[in-house]
Amino acid sequence: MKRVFSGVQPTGNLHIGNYLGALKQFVELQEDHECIYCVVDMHSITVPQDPKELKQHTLDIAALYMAVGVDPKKSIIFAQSTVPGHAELNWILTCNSYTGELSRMTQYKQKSHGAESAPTGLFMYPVLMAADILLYDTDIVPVGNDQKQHIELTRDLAIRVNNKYGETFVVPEGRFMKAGARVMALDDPTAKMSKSAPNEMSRISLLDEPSKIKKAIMRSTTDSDGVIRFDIDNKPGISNLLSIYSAFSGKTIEQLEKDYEGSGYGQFKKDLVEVTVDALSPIRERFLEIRGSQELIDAMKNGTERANAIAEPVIKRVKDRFGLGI
Ligand code: AQP
Repeated sequence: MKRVFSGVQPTGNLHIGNYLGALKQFVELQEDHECIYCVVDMHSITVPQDPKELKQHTLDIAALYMAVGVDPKKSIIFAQSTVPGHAELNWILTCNSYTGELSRMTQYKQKSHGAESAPTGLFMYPVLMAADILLYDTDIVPVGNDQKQHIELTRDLAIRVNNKYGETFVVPEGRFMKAGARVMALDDPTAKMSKSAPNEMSRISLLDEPSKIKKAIMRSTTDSDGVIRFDIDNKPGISNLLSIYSAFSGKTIEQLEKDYEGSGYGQFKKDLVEVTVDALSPIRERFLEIRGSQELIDAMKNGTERANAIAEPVIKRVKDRFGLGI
């Protein structure tokens, strides 16, 4: 069975971009793959976090994994910081990465704003991500399109080490959704939807009440020509809404364009509110059941044990290749 690994940062409530780009794939893949889903809490401290909130958010994300349908009996769910192999492999890979390639990472450039005071952790983020993936001999990494560059770097690092030290790592591949791989902000369809954007109306969180979902969709930025047509360059707002509609309803974009020929944006947005509320309501309900439960804690403890059991032999193999230890 092929092995799958992916992670989400506990930096706030997940939005529909995280769901449609990544989590939806998590659920699909667990039926016929060995899946490892991590809450990457060490990634989140690349920017300052409130320690109490961070612990809560870590549990929130794990509960959301389960609420969308990840089954801890089939998949491994755990927090990154509870498996020491991530930090160990991070250092070994750091010593095999170049400052030049890390400086070219778009996410670093966007989040650091070129400031000298940007945290070193932000710069090293992609190496830790490579360590997360390579630690489990991962074959497939389901992520959103924004992570393509980091997956490429992971592959480069794996191939570099394999060439230098002999077969050490499995070289993984990214897996991207057709609909929902890049959900854009509702207030600015040229920027990706993000948990940390200051405007709450820019996103729909998985735990949003129906009234908030309605407000965010009805206010979303579109254009003034009133035609419901997919055209990313000239109509990014309506194209983004069409992608979201398609991902939640299972209808193709062509079908939606036909269905809404001649109708205005108002009706289209109203229907999208309904489709979105219908998709998210069961997730919210299930989350509320799981979040405070012993079932969640047990699933995560068990996940840590199972993840460690896979990681330890890999770390041993890597250390042997590098001549580390006695
Ligand atoms: N807008 C998006 N569309 C599709 N997929 C997305 N992902 C994130 N944003 C979108 C995918 O969600 C997974 C988890 O992302 P993450 O939390 O680890 O980090 P991120 O990419 O930095 O997500 P955010 O929401 O933008 O968080 P902040 O604001 O904290 O930086 C990944 O698979 C990602 O591709």
